[in-house]
Amino acid sequence: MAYELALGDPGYSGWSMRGWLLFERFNIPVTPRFARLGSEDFKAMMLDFAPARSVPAVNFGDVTIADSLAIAEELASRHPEAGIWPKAPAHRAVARALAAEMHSGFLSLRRACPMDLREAFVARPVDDAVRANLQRLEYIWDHARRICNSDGPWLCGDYCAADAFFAPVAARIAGFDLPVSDRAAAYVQAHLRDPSFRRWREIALADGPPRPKFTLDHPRRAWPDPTPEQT
Ligand SMILES: N[C@@H](CCC(=O)N[C@@H](CS)C(=O)NCC(=O)O)C(=O)O
Repeated sequence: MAYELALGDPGYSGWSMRGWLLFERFNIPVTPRFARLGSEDFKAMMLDFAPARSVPAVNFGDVTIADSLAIAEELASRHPEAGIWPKAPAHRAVARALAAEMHSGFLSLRRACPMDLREAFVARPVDDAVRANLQRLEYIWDHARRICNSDGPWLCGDYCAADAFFAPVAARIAGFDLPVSDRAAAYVQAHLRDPSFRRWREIALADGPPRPKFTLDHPRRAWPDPTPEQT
């Protein structure tokens, strides 16, 4: 039986995006199921994924689990050849720490700039807490590159789960035109160019009109298409 993956609104659910990328980006077959967050359909879908209550959730056939980090680890166990984590132990440790910190942190950034793949916003001043989150991101991204000898585009060498975890952050930096260094901006561009990121955004754009409940009341601008890759 193919794995089944429960997901929320693709334009707004950063955790769903991470979950989907963990399959799509690593060529692990899965049947996605979408439902709108907060809807009766969502409640009905989640009954099929019990005991999970949040998305992403996966039915592996023999067991059903929720939580993006648990899903990443379970996929790495079931598909060791897929490259979910780097092979070198130290690089793997760094990647796991990155994903874990994303999973439990960056709340100010997440609250101030909810992920929105449907629309982009005119830049506005960021407060100290968001600025501190951005500085921390840059610090751990630079640290990962140093330890993993990665000169790009990804943090730990080849694309791994840590990069999937930061894809929605890249979307926020791009969509809200947040102030970051050139190195961080190049990492954001790598995500915007990534075919899997783009496929997920296409799914989001095809998902009916924007949902005011999830979007900010702030002046819009065109979505920042990625710059061509420098060769
Ligand atoms: N820690 C969880 C967070 C998942 C999460 O908060 N998902 C939200 C959507 S982005 C959700 O399912 N909300 C539905 C609800 O709480 O009813 C993970 O890493 O997967």
